[in-house]
Amino acid sequence: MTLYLTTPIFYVNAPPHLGHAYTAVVADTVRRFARVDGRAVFLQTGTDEHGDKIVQAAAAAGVAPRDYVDEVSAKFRSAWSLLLVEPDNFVRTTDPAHITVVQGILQKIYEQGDIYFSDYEGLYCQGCERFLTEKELSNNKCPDHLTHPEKVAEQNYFFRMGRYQQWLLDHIKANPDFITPTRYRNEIISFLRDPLADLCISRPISRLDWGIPLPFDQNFVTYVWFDALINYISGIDYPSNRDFVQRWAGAEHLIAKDILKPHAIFWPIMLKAMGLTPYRRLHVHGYWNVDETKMSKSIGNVIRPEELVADFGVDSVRYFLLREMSFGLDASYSAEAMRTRHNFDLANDLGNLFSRSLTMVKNFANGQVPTPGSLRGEDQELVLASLAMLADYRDKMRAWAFRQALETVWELIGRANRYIVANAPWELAKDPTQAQRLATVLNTLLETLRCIAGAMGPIMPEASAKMAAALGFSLDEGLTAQRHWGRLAPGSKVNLGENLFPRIKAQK
Ligand code: ME8
Repeated sequence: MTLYLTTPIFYVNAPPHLGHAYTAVVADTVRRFARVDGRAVFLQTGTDEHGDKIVQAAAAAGVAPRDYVDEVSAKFRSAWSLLLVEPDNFVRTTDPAHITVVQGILQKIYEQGDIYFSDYEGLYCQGCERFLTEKELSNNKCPDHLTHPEKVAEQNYFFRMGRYQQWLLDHIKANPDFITPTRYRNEIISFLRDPLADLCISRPISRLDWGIPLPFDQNFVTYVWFDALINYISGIDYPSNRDFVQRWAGAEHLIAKDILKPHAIFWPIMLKAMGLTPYRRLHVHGYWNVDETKMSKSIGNVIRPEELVADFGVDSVRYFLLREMSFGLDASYSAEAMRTRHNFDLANDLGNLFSRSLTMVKNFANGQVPTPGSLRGEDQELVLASLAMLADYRDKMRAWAFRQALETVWELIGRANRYIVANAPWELAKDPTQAQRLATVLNTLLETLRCIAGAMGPIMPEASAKMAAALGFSLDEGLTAQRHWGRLAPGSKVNLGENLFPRIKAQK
């Protein structure tokens, strides 16, 4: 079954920051990994372009919403291409095709009696763009945006979510992997213990006109969340696509915990009301914080991914994101942590291993893959450690444990560096009777580097491609092929690769 992976569609009220970049890089890493793991995959991302926030941001910028969304949506696209995030589809909620699908769904649900008109008074958070319950507040403030929600009283259309509450609870309980990691599943199960309020799905055009008109009442536009969630099916051409059911069967969503409720509650219930099966899985990650506060456009403490890429290079940024955060938990950004990861893990551990190995092959083996002799215990240990790393790495990546997957690669890098010191090829090179031993050590090192480059591909596409080009092998044949020890043909040319990760000095 094809993995149909999605990211949230991001609001275009500001350009992307490192939090968005994390989600996009995780999604792209999973996409690249699925490919080398022999699984078909389709990645979708996009931008969420309706609602109050966008109107306000456009007004602040002094441009019409239409021009504003075009400009900021393009910034997301260009940031993704800079980060080597390569989605198969990019949805915009202002696309006419998406609008048609949303209106079709609203009409169907309205006709089947799941939508009603009523008076409403509630506490509205501008940041969340939804009504919050008293229980969700902390010190009378929205815990995410740290603002007081306003009291709003108006007439609106409501979606009968309560009807499907028991069904949803049963579904979550029967499918332990539906929401992961478990802490988020537990949060939703506990939230569903109280009766679910119906969802307000409209906004009067007198208050907001930047949205999708309700097909059954032109005085209202569609609530931005009801509109946005539908991107996950409009993007794969529901309902007209003949392959829709098949594609949808492989659906897995990736989000951060800020938007857990819309994805774990509203969305499965909307799907149920439409007569569709729920998505397969919801993967939830934590927050990137700066000084213990969530990095956020509304707070303004943001780090721009473009600037980090300019300073450190794309692979270093991708590596940092996946290595510093345990998927599901929060992590902190600091310039110091970024530089340390770059200089120590990448420039020292990996970069030096690679450059000194290749330099020795150039100086002591004519720049060719040497033919190994019989292996000693210490060589065999490195062979087994390399193969074990590939297997372990694959299991951890399948489980979305990116940090741990990288740790297994770095354990091997450490081992290979110690192997060089222990075998001192520069000493072997001085003694002609040790020529075969030298060839064996260098061959074992090159094969180890090949395994490392093969594993790194999904996370650090540029560096692993440079390594593969220098070593003379192809990354395209997938992970299983990398387990074949001796893939580098003896006698084939090894190129001195360029410096993979130049060291970065601290800025004064
Ligand atoms: O919520 N740490 O859009 P959004 C980690 N349009 N991830 C972060 C983050 C942080 N500090 N800040 C943002 C919306 N993110 C809606 C989604 S989907 C149908 C509609 C990432 O622009 C993370 O993926 O506010 C989070 O869930 C998302 O950006 C929220 O993006």
